[in-house]
Amino acid sequence: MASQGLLALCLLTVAGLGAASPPPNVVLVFADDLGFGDLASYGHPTSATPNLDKMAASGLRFTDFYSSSPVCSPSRAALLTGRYQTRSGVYPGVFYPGSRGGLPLAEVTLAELLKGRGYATAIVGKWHLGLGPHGTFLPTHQGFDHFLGVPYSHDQGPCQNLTCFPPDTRCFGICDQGVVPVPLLWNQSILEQPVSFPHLVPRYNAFARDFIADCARRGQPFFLYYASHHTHYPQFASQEYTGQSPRGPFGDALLEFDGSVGRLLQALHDSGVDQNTLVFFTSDNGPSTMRMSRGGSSGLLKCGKGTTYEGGMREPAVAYWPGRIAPGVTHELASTLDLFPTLAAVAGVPLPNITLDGYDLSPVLFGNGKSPRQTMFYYPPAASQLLGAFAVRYGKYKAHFFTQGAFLSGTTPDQDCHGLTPLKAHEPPLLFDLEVDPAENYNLLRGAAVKPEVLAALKEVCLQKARFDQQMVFGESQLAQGSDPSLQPCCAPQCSPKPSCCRCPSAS
Ligand code: CSN
Ligand code: MG
Repeated sequence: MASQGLLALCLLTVAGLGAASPPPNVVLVFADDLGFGDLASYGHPTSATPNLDKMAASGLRFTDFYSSSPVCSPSRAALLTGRYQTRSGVYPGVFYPGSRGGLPLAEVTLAELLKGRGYATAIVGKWHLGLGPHGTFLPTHQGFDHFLGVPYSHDQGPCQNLTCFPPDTRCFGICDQGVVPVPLLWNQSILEQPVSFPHLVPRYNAFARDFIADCARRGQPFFLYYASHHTHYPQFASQEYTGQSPRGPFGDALLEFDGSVGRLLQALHDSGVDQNTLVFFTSDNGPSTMRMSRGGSSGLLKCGKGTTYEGGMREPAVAYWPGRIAPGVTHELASTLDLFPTLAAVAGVPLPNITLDGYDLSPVLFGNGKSPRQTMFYYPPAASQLLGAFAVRYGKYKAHFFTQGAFLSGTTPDQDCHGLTPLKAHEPPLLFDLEVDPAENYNLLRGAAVKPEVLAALKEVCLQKARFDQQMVFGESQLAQGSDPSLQPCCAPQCSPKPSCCRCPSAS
């Protein structure tokens, strides 16, 4: 009798503990314009990325992981919503300092999803999903409690007089002219304008460390979106990292980014939450080879940023959770689109009743299981309803229905990548086997005898494209709303002449 009572009490306690145990923390590390071939763990001979390599070695490293777009804003929209950018309207191209539009507030972001489960949420780094009138579209209106960072790319403002790289020299290049200097924002306020690149990353690191420590102290689960823009042109680095990599300015920026990853992992350890935190790392789009050696590398993949070849969208990716995710390499198909449903499952949040384009990757992360994803659809930066997906991956096969070069993918010897290479329709499509030919060199449909299994694959990819394009509902284009110079962020709203007068030294 007594022992039965004790057992019941014990079971109750276990159940109670189970219910009370907090959902895991999530740290999402998103790199900018970092290509498939940029990390040492993905084969780069001179990159120094010891912390990312450590994550890759003790976590799950993906070989077939895709962002949803070969440029930034659409890629980030899909990452945060689990929906193709075409649905949310984040096309064509990327947001500008005076853009009227932004990621629509009706979209449910990862931050909003996890906030609903009691998470504290923060973004540090690059937003690039719009500002709009009165900062309508800033992260604090999209589920993030805190924001420290830049509202768009740091080349979207004049950089010729800024201190960049190494810390005592001017930025390389001139970046965008005729717009305000890039500001550093704290929630909705401008902290300084222009942003001081040499001081930026130590600031980001301190912010991330304090956020983690505060949440851990309060016992509150947290979602930290660390959206580094370090490896985007123009590269910058702090004193500590300058000249430390054999790979020049890009290598030093990458090394400092890697150092930030190391500090994040250290902060998780120091706060005692490393066993209860999923860290996921990937990148927004392929390398900007128009910047030559300052633009990153897609390794053996074809072309880069702005194109729907593999180099534009296939990215390094690592899932890291000591004790929960076994070390290994997976060739399963996966995408940034999958993080929304995957993190919902991990955090125990029911999915909102909306159309999602992602799949729950839990079986891949936790059980050597198969990915529920069988297809990947590739939209160009200027996605259109008329043409639909430019390319389709189905299993190991990839078909290009349309190809087009991109100025962002200039300078390498492959003419197909370049900006002057026009849009071309392919009927039948170009068909590649990405397992035997990841570089997309050898069209399976060229030549006389096409194997029956290749014809069957061709039929299937065509069917997949038709089905996908047919069900896709395009949201109203947020970029078509254009820009209004008066919407550009200015720390001295009454100053003149604009935009150059928008300059304020750091308050701190
Ligand atoms: S991106 O880079 O924001 O990382 O995609 O800084 O596509 O015209 C892309 N673009 C400026 C950029 C312009 C960027 C474009
Ligand atoms: Mg980018």
